[in-house]
Amino acid sequence: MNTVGEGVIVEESRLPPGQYVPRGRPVIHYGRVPRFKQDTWDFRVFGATASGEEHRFTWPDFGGLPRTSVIADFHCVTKFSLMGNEWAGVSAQALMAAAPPADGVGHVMIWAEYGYSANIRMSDFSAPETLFATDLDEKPLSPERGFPLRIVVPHLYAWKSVKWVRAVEYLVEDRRGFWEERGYHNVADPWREQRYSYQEEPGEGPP
Ligand SMILES: Nc1nc2c(c(=O)[nH]1)N[C@H]1C(S)=C(S)[C@@H](COP(=O)(O)O)O[C@H]1N2
Ligand SMILES: [Mo]
Repeated sequence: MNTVGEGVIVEESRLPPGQYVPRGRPVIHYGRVPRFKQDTWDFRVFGATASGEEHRFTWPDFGGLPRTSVIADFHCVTKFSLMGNEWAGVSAQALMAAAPPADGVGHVMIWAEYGYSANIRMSDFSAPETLFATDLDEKPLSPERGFPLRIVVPHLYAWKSVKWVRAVEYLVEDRRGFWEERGYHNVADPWREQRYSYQEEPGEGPP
């Protein structure tokens, strides 16, 4: 079965319910595109780390982490989907090996420039396809797509794929991020159409 979006034909089995494939490749975010300053840029892993210490990576440090790539579709809650993106960078699993969480960490908060944030369950963060991407389709990310670094969690709605990432906070107790505080679903599985917080079942959000 095929379904027609705005002119692009996609196998229905690849599109979560309610999604369509737009003609172009929309860019969407709240606020301005930050400028990358390599001298002051860092990437921190803090909160409930295994060592109890914060980990800090400079841009060259981050470049020394093992790299991998993932081909995945990407679903925005406003209903467009971007199909077949090739992301390259550092898997969340590799980051966790370099900066391990303490026992009992159930969620992470991903922090970006200007305070944008998204919380993610550990089971989604540690999934093999979750990646800190530096490249899209064999080119460095463009500034508006998150240069120099974004997280990609392709199996969740794209507001969780935070652009311009600067930190990961390991959480023993879940907290809501930027959109999760503003009425969007805490888990955000597009295949279950978990768009809004009123759809949350007991246990899917912080108390
Ligand atoms: N830092 C930051 N990351 C963000 C956003 C944002 O506003 N700020 N918007 C999110 C939303 S809602 C979507 S749909 C995707 C869009 O990614 P794209 O611009 O590469 O299509 O980025 C996500 N990451
Ligand atoms: Mo979005």
